[in-house]
Amino acid sequence: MGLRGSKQPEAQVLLLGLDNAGKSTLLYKLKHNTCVTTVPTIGFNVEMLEARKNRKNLSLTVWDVGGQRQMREHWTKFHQDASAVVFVVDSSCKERMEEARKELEKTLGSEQLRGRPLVLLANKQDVNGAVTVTEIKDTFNLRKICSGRDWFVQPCSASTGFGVEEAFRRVVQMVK
Ligand code: G3D
Ligand code: MG
Repeated sequence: MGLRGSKQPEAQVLLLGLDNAGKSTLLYKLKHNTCVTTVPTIGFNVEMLEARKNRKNLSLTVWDVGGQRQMREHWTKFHQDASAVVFVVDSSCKERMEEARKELEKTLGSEQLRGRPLVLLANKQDVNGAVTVTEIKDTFNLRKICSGRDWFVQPCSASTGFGVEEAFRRVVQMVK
């Protein structure tokens, strides 16, 4: 998956989460700083993003793998080369928190992702009544399921752009 031969440091980032969490909206907000009308991702979207780390350019390849149930079995194929995991949660959808939690737990259980940092995005914070970061930390039992890796929870709204740049900076900071 890497670009062999390129001198610039590069890292692969896996963007995961249930369908409808806002992964594609987030990716296009980061890439083009625009809101695009997304369609449910069949297969995956991939974008290269440029960042600065330790006074060097770092190119991040972000893989947005479709979140629908039948796609989730393919997530593991992307694990091997991932330097970091970004897991997007729809904070406005309490009904699917448990489903999201289970998927995250399964993802973090992957041998190939051992020790890789996690940024959990509590997305859709613009929606009234959205679950807070504190509630998500508790519900997901993050302290426990993230032991042995760096992790951070960032509130954001992919629609308005709130928290999106911060989330990206966190990812850049955390990739090794
Ligand atoms: P996915 O790629 O994770 O499956 P999408 O999710 O990016 O396709 O987004 C799913 C729906 O959630 C889209 O709405 C999108 O506009 C909306 N969405 C994404 N992020 C936010 C957010 O931060 N706030 C709000 N309010 N909505 C968001 P539609 O209606 O097009 O299905
Ligand atoms: Mg999508």
